Amino acid sequence: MPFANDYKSDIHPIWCPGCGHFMVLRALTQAMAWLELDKDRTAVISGIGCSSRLPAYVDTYGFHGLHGRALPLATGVKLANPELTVIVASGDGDAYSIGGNHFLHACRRNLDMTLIVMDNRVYGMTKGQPSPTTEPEWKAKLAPHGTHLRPFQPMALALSAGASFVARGFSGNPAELSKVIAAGIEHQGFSFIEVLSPCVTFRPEELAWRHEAAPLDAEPTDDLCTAMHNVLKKPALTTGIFYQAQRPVWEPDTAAHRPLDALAEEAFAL
Ligand SMILES: Cc1ncc(C[n+]2csc(CCOP(=O)(O)OP(=O)(O)O)c2C)c(N)n1
Ligand code: SF4
Repeated sequence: MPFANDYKSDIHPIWCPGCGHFMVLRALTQAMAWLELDKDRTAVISGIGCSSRLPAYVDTYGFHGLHGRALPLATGVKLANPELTVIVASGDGDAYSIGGNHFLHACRRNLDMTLIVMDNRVYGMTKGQPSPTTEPEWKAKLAPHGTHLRPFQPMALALSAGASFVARGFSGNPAELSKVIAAGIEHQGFSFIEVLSPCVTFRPEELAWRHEAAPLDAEPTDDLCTAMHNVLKKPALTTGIFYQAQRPVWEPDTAAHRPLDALAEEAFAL
């Protein structure tokens, strides 16, 4: 059986010492090793952000794309080569702000891929602006009095938009996180995993999450109402698989596809 390190590339991460994203990388590579993923048949796709650097650190195919555009890229990769295991690495800014619309529609399409959002409730890479999951009172340089905006509830959004696997993990518990990621990758359909991943530089207070994160005291359910209830009622740092259901995976009608040159000829014929 391979080891987690077999799935790490030779590139040394440049994250700040202590950044939660290190442990997400660790948990992901451990999950890949457990599943004995074929590196030649795995693609890790990202947008832009500290979290989005992750594909470079994994020894598989990868694409470090544009801010907020990880999911459309991943959708194209999966449609072009359905045999690939597609994993998307993103951040709360990347996935919910500029990429928010793609997030909703990826959940709705239920393509077979896994989205891991490293949520530190801040834009780390661009030096500490509030994100859609930032607490309304948190004071940042660009929002010195707080945003006073209601934070998104990404897991509730994912459930209502149609994701068929919805889970939360914590970078401070990589053993549990590896299991959640492995289950997400194995799941047939769109798996959304929110990972609490502290930004030690701009939100050092998030290190206290290790005292607050606690596992869900319930088995994964395929009942949407029960899952939604747990997402909304359990403490915000509850980890585990909240929802797992079988739902048809979106498959485009490839039989109707025609070569590009035929389409161009038709479109531009005088
Ligand atoms: C179109 C575009 N807009 C804005 C930016 C600047 N930008 C780069 S990363 C980022 C936010 C990243 O935050 P997040 O996704 O939460 O990841 P983190 O760095 O916290 O891991 C922003 C706004 C950009 N690169 N491209
Ligand atoms: S700025 Fe924050 S998110 Fe980015 S590497 Fe440093 S600790 Fe991690």
